[in-house]
Amino acid sequence: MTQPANVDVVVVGAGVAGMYAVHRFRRDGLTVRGFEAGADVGGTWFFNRYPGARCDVESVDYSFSFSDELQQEWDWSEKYATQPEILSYLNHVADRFDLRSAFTFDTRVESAIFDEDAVEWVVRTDAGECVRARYCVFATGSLSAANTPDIPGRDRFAGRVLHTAAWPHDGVDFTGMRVGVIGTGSSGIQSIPMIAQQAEHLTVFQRTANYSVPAGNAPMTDEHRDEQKAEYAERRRLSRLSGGGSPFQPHPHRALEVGEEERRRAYEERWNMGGVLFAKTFPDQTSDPAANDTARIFVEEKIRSMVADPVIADRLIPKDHPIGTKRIVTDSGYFPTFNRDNVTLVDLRETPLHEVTESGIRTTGEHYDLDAIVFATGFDALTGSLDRIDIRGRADRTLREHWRGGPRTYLGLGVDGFPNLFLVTGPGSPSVLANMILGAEDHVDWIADAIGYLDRHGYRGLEARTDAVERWQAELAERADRTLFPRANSWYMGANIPGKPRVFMLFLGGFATYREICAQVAESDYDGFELV
Ligand code: N01
Repeated sequence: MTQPANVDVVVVGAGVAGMYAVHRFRRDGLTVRGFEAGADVGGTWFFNRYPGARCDVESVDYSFSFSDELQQEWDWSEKYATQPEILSYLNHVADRFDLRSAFTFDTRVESAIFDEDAVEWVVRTDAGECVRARYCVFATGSLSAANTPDIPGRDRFAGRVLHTAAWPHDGVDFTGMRVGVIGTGSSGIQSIPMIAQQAEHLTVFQRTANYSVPAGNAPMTDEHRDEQKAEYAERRRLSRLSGGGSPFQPHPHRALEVGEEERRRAYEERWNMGGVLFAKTFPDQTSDPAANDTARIFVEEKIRSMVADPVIADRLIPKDHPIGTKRIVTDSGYFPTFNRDNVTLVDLRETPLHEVTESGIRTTGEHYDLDAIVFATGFDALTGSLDRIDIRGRADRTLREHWRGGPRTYLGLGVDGFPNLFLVTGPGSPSVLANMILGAEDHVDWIADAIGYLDRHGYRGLEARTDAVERWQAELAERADRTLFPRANSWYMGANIPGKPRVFMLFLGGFATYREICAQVAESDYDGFELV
């Protein structure tokens, strides 16, 4: 079927955000074209197929809320779903709501250029197609531009080279292989225990130790699933009132307001709940250094109790950032993996990585012979996927140039000089600090409501005002400065990519507060935006 070359909205990306965007815009009677670089829907869950990949938010919460029928009909099999289960869920959603028909797959958007006279975006793809749209919505993901560091000799290696974010669809059999994993973020920490079980030998090249809390994953019983489904509406309501978009609140007191016994009990409870929520046991845990220290000490004890060799345990304990200021990893058996005879930990702070050779990796200490190297080296987060597209607003100004000093947005939704361009869960919003599916639904709903408002009132579009962008940027910085987050060399700060401006790119005021601010802006006839 020929697809139209003129539409109301172009959506870039068919991950969770792009999928919902297509659904919502169509429901509002708008014409939509979607473009996706991958061969099918799923975004991050389409590409990140490494062994052990799982979500670190409970499946019941990390799922679409826009259709109660969907919520009720889908059965999750585990507390934390694996990548294959999440992808089959997203395939089910795509089938159920006929989302694929709006998308052109295997097609990358190369440029999006604003035509000031026509007040339209002109979108061109690598297949040579050109589409005009009144609005352009970038649902390109926060963690989708993979980062492969420029290590000397990188292309010389004769064995197999893999990246966790571009894993082969038919899987990899590491049986009998000597494998090296570079990187100990979420992707490394989730894949390392799985690779260790298969490989003849696994060498983990760790530059910075990371905090990780066991998932405490478990199969879902029918009873538990029924209970959750019966209370779905309440669960979603609480999620929307929370800081992180899932139905949990921190302890009502500050960490040092309670006694040692109560504090331990609270940490133990969160530790047993599993995963990333540990960072929010107490409300001041990532803002007060003394409170943070109590969490750090608790976790250090846990790590030491799981790792038999005290020297290795010490290397695995982070020393360079307050706990929770980088995303705490949710693992399944990470620390005990270092008790295995076929696993070696190389601390790159002691012996830095020197080069990749034809047969392995050389550090300043020794050469490690390898058959495969896995880059678990993360992403050019939040801005990387936008940076790779030639986006031009008024006066032919590129977004790249406009954001040279770091991303600048109003509410994380709009950019000054780029009318009728919207970002979904991008920089300037809570984004990855909250439940990404609920966050994406909120953003898309806000955008769809704004388009409806503009159409009803006879406007051709809207553009973030520069003073509103400046106010928002100041607010982001001020909120970040009240916390310990800027102390970490995290990808939230752009610190993982050489040369990237070092600014805290997210809204740290919590999911509920952010939702309120966005709702107020809409209610005040889009205060801070110029309507044209
Ligand atoms: O990437 P990362 P990730 N030499 O940037 C190391 C989400 N996610 O893909 O810290 C040696 O966290 C780097 O070392 P250092 C989640 O939000 C979620 O693991 O820069 N090492 C680090 O150890 C997560 O936070 C899930 O010193 C180098 C690692 O590579 C985000 O994605 C699963 C290096 C990169 O860690 C990113 O996670 C997976 C070099 N030159 C991902 N360059 C879930 O659980 C980099 N490193 C849902």
